[in-house]
Amino acid sequence: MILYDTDAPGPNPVTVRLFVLERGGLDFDVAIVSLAALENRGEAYRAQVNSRGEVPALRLDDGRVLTEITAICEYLDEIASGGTSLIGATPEERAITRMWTRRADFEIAQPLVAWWRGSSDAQAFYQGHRVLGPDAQGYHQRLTEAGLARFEAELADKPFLCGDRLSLADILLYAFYATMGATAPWAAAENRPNFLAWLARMAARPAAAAMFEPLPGR
Ligand SMILES: N[C@@H](CCC(=O)N[C@@H](CS)C(=O)NCC(=O)O)C(=O)O
Repeated sequence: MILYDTDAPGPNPVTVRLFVLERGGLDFDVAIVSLAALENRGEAYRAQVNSRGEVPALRLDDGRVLTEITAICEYLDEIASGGTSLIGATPEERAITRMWTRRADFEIAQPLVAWWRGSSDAQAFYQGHRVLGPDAQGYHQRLTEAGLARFEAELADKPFLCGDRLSLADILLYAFYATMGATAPWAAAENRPNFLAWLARMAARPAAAAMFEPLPGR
């Protein structure tokens, strides 16, 4: 198995890295794809790995390629040997994880990234390879702020999104916020004490310190 990772700390690769570090019991090779050199947008990568020109991607032992971080994480969770599932041990736990993962993704992670994709930094970074929305920055900010307000209320009485257990939902939200939050001063956690405490709990985990560098692979 080969994980196509990158040299840049983008939220999607960081989500998979944090998931792997927290999950344990996983073993694969790592190939580094340079976003700065637009290697991901080159013909070879698009033809052989991901036609969408994005990272991460996971090549399975039978040669097929999996993309989309939630699909990759769910697959890795199922094939890991040992460790603790970050999706859940029962049908109910798994459903609750998927519910919170979708909420975290739709209500905070994606609008936050979409807001950044409206910036001039994003225009310079993507060099015309992505549909961007400078005209919709205000809308994406309002969506993210509404999501943050909702999560602030919902984190009042539990340590993690699914209650007492760490899950893919926390991992995805933390990876996106830790990589993108600083680009959006209006999304600061200072006046959101429950969200701030959740961030501190996540940041204190040893895996969080390691997630900004590509995984070593085997
Ligand atoms: N929907 C994809 C998104 C992947 C994605 O957008 N990755 C970013 C890095 S964070 C990327 O490849 N950006 C470079 C580009 O689009 O040129 C997923 O879930 O994995």
